[in-house]
Amino acid sequence: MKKIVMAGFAAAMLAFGAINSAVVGNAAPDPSHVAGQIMVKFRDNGAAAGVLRQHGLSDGPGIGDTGARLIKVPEGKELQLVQALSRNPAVEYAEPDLVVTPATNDTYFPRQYALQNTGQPIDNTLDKRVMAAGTVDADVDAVEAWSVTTGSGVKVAVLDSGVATDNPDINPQVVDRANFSSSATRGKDQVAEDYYGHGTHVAGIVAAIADNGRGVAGVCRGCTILAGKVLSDSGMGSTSALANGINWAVSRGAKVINISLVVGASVTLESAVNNAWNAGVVLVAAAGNGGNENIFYPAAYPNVIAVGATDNKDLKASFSTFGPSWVDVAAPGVNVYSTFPNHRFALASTYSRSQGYDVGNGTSMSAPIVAATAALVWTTPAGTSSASVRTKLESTGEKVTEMQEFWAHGRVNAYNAVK
Ligand SMILES: [Ca+2]
Ligand SMILES: [Ca+2]
Ligand SMILES: [Ca+2]
Repeated sequence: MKKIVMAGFAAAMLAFGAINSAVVGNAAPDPSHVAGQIMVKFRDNGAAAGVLRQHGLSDGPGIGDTGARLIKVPEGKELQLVQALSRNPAVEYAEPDLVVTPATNDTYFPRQYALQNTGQPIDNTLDKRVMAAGTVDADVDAVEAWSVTTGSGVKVAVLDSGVATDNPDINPQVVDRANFSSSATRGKDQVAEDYYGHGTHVAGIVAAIADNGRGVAGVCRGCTILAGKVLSDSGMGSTSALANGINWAVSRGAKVINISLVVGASVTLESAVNNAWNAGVVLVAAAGNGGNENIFYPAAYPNVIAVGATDNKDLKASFSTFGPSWVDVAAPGVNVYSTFPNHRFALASTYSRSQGYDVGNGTSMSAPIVAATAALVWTTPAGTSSASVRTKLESTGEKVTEMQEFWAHGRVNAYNAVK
């Protein structure tokens, strides 16, 4: 149920909104206004409830310090009610809540429904439709969150298959690398390279450079990445490598560790997890892609936030592992758009993915959205400890009715978590 814009992007967009123009931004046929709500300012707020009642409406919350109120209306009746209310002398103005898109100038931002869902269909890099139109605002409200914080200065460790050195939308965000995997390969500059592709995709979801005219935008666009390579070039890993990666991330100052990996239970792994948590690090892990309630680690450890997957209609992804007793939150994980290496990588042939940018599917894609949200929270007043960040993130999740039985705390909402 959210509005639009954030302050950061172009006063021009806000100005457009104020004069009530149609679709702002690119010419895509997105819905021009948010369904189910309008903005109304009364000359005298004392009259608000009575006027609204005449139209069968209830009063709503104020919108910042604008004096306007956000009023819920039946879907499809937005413009009709705007007109009717505008004629009422007690109303200073009424206007639709316009959808502003794109929110960044990143080429593929319109495909990042997870960040801002305007009900758009999703294409992959080859312009092949991969996802039908979604539900407006079935997203984590990343754009709105950026009006509060972009997570500047927070380090997120991505323990995965490495991060490609040749994708300019994510490589510059990587501030440190280490290799704990069984692959001794070296890429450009002799650093651990990603020849599998998974880690580059996960890292891009967290922190791809926003507003640089290319590619995608990370949910924590101001974050930096610690790229711990714990998966080999063929995507194989070990709990010892993962435990080493966790330990390294803590030593390098990570505030959040993302683990889009699932393994069996391991005393060593849980020790590494607990050490990181006790050192003040938030750990986030994919719940798994089993489509059932079978438990995976490290997500199931108490000190790790377990993340399930949703789609662009705010429904549970069919493949997502679930279970409100241990899956804490959910985030979009179906056709999530992000960065890939610009060289040959294993996932490209396995799943027909393009170099550069393409979609990924799995709770592996959901976890980094949550990790990035945790990173944003670290920069807010709630960011005093790993426990306070986790509590804020979980307590502000959206309890989507259709998914109540799947996760403990709903689908994350970055704006709710930071505001
Ligand atoms: Ca939204
Ligand atoms: Ca970008
Ligand atoms: Ca857990």
